Amino acid sequence: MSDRNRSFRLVVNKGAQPLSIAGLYLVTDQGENLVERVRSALRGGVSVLQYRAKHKPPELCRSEGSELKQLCRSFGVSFIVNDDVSLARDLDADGVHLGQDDESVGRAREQLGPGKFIGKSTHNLDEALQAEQEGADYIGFGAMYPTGSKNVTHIPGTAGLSAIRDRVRLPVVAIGGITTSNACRVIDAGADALAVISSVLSSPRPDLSACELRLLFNRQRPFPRGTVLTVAGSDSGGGAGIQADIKTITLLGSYAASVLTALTAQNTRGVSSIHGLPPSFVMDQLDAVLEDIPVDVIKTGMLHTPAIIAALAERLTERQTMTALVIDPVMVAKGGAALMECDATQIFLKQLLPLAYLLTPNIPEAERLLGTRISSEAHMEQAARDLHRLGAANVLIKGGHLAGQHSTDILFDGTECRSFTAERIFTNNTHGTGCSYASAIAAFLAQGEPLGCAVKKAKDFITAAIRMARPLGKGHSPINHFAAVRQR
Ligand code: TZP
Ligand code: MG
Repeated sequence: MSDRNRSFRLVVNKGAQPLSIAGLYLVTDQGENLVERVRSALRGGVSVLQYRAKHKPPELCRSEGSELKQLCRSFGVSFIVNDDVSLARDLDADGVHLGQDDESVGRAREQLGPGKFIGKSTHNLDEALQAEQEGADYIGFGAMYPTGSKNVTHIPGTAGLSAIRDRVRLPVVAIGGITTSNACRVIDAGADALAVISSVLSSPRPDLSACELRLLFNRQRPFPRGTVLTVAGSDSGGGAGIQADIKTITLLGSYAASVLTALTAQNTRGVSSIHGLPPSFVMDQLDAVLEDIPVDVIKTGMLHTPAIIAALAERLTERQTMTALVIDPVMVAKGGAALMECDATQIFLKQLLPLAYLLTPNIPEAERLLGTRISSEAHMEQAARDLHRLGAANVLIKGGHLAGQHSTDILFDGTECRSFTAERIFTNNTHGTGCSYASAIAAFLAQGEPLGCAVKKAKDFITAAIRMARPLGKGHSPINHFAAVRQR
């Protein structure tokens, strides 16, 4: 790995999966239950773990380090030890990360032997070039922002990162104060990896926080960018359901895979019959997709029966890695047909809702889930908080069913509420709105947009698609996906 002609993204072949220094780079903290919190974070999608055991007794470092290394092995994650070359050697870590005051890259490589990553902390261009000269495999660079996790004296920030980016060939791991709110700026400034401590390990849900940060790297990928799997029912009329989902996802620039739960005989006037698919066959489709295609976001729509909901929840819980889940709790079709059987609500609330990264009910759906009446924006806000308390990490209540000149949706992320307002379009041509809106959010998330931006872009898209709907059929005409994308 000291080879000067290494490719820009260096990789080491270790067994089946090549290890690399790119993506989410998690650094350990000094808190309780470290192994459990790290396990949760690895489920969410960490690529590299750096064991940073400050002031811990050597025996603890060995036992804890060894446990963490095994965990990393089972997830195919690189395991790096901070500062301590002998600990890295004793644990047979994948590498060591050195500070400016630690020993030289050459000495560390001598002690660790070939095929190991050697990283070096740097704070400016000179140090970065020096690390490259010394033969480091990657550099840490920071701090990006002020942080409570370390006493940092120098904050080159994203401007400093942009300034060195084109001058060093090594992968750059940005560190210091990185959160889901500022991570995009750091990636856009040229970071190959984001090193974080608190934004993942102090989170109540390290898996979700890791998953959110990992998805942001998709913003660098070529189009079609990111993959969305939609689990929903077919609408023979083509305006809603899986057909609307695939049109939305594809036209917005992501790849769409699909799992069907039920077939509906449907047109713009309503649903005339429903043919549910056996839960085992729904799971066969899910397994076939997930064992082969790397899916970034799963979006669910019509799930139809309690058995399908329970089987889906079980499968998603069992998976080693978590995928961001956008749940559109489809219950009733525009014409009144039940798309989720009545007795499915309790199972939905108990088993599936707690797995949601984002839940997107309209007002009647939120009312049914909570058993309350919602007739104002204040009620919507309360409902969003209540659904969050039931386990959905983020909740978007859509205000389309209220009256007024504007249509306002409210997003609660567990901390604060944000509103997304658009002009209200007075029309009956709204077939497919809910499915398409949730699919658009899922596509933008898969493309590496943070949640607030994904909702804003999806809201703009859906508003345009409703505005440009053309009469088709004798009932509620479908929205105009094509024109809405063309005008973006
Ligand atoms: N080195 C520079 S900043 C930092 C380290 C170890 C701390 C990063 O922690 P956080 O909590 O992600 O800001
Ligand atoms: Mg150090």
